[in-house]
Amino acid sequence: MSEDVTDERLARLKREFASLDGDGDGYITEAEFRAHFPELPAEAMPALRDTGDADGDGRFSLEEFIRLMP
Ligand SMILES: [Ca+2]
Ligand SMILES: [Ca+2]
Repeated sequence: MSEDVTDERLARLKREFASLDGDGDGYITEAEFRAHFPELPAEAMPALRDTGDADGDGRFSLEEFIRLMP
């Protein structure tokens, strides 16, 4: 999959993921995402979910998060 992910970037994304994952269950739900980005418009979520939620379970795993983030 993502050979271009450097260790440094991966470490940063893991930290970001952990800070977003409020209950620490290893998945970021839509509610957790919105709690972290309250300024994000509601209409942005469906697009995020379409793009980021590869397996369609309604939450972001670390792998999905890494693919989603620039
Ligand atoms: Ca969580
Ligand atoms: Ca998912």
